[in-house]
Amino acid sequence: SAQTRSYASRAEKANPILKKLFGLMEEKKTNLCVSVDYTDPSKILDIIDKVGPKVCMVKTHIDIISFSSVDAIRSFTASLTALSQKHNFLIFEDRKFADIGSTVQHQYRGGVYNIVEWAHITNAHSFPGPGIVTGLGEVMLKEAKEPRGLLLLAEMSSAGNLSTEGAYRAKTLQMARDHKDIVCGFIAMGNQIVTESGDDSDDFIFMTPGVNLADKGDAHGQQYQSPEFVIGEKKSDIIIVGRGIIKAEDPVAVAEKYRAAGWEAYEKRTVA
Ligand code: S5P
Repeated sequence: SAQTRSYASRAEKANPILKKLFGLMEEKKTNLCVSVDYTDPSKILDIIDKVGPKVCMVKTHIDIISFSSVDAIRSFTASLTALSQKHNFLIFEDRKFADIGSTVQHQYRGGVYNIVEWAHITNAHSFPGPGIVTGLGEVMLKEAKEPRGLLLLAEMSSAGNLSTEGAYRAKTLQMARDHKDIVCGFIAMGNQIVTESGDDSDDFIFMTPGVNLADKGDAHGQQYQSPEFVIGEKKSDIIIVGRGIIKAEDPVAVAEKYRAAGWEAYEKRTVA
């Protein structure tokens, strides 16, 4: 199977957010994103402080966390930001926006979460069409104080998901190609969605959930693959691991196992 270019060489002509990401991945030798799906805010911050050195990104679901007040939300996002600076990782709010452009602008900047202010990266479904990209893009480019990036969900890990129907993936890709200043990559099972129809896969980052070394799936259709398969065979760039790490008896030791497995698979597939 074909080899791929290094993260470092892809950083050279990348936009600001990917430049930062590829750079810190090489520096820390990690392509692991941990999905910290706990509901207790102090438990979340505690584990992030411990696994921070091993990850390139921390993924949150801000709307599953039990906050006692709006002030508690502010203090959480401030602490998260401080940890991202301390350990040099990016923050990815897994919001999965899915509405018309005008509505997602409000959801992205407003409400009680003010996502654009603290999340380096967020994601959206392509289902509503290109207006979701331009809507979020306008907030990103005009209101954010630092570089931001959007991932489109091109594929999902869950059984029976509809991304394989008709032209869904091809049209998602087209939306990304039309807006490379906004879309920095994909949630996908590998890089094939791009390599099948062009040679611009290096312009995007590919992030893959559904990674677990111990389980095959869960009771609700989640489907798991190994880091070796996702990075080595499918040529994704980043593994996203939730319960494999956060439910482990020793999350820090297990995070190191995923980091090492993901990095080894990357080194094997890479040319300088
Ligand atoms: O297709 C997807 C897309 C995402 S972002 N499948 C997923 O599982 N996710 C997210 O990845 C999901 O919302 C969860 O936060 C994480 C996977 O968690 P795990 O515990 O199954 O590893």
